[in-house]
Amino acid sequence: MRDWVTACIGLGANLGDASAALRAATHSIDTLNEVRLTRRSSLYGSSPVDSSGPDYVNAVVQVQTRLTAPQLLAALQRIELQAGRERPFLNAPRTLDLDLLLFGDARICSPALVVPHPRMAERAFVLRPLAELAPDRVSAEQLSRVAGQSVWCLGPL
Ligand code: PH2
Ligand code: MG
Ligand code: MG
Repeated sequence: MRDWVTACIGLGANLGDASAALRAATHSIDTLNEVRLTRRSSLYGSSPVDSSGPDYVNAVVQVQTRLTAPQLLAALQRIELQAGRERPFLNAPRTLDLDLLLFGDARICSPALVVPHPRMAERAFVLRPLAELAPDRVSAEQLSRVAGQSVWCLGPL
């Protein structure tokens, strides 16, 4: 039997009722086989970064899982599809985006999956909620590098 691994998942949406989509996705993640939700950040608002459309709602959740990283990614992609996710172009506005940010201390670089998420260190909408639930995974220096990006707390997830 595989050991349980601690993974962090970034959630984002900027179409429809984004807060409701993130809450529903959090519930869906918690009900996956071999996945237990252990921590959730607050909901954060942010302006689109290299994207367009309405402001985003973002959050991060932490899970314990016995799935492999590719299995967890596939499960997250199924939840995105159930939420009506379409990909008309790169960084298009979306009903739900679920990104595997961290998978234990694993470093994964395959065509389908790169972990840690390659752009997370540049993005306050990832680092701020991640720092809320896993302060050991985000340094003060990383936070200071994205301090110019506006991110505001919207309340509980
Ligand atoms: N996701 C992107 C691109 N830009 N901007 C914000 N504010 N929030 C996001 O979740 C986001 C983004 C690609 O996944
Ligand atoms: Mg993303
Ligand atoms: Mg994504």
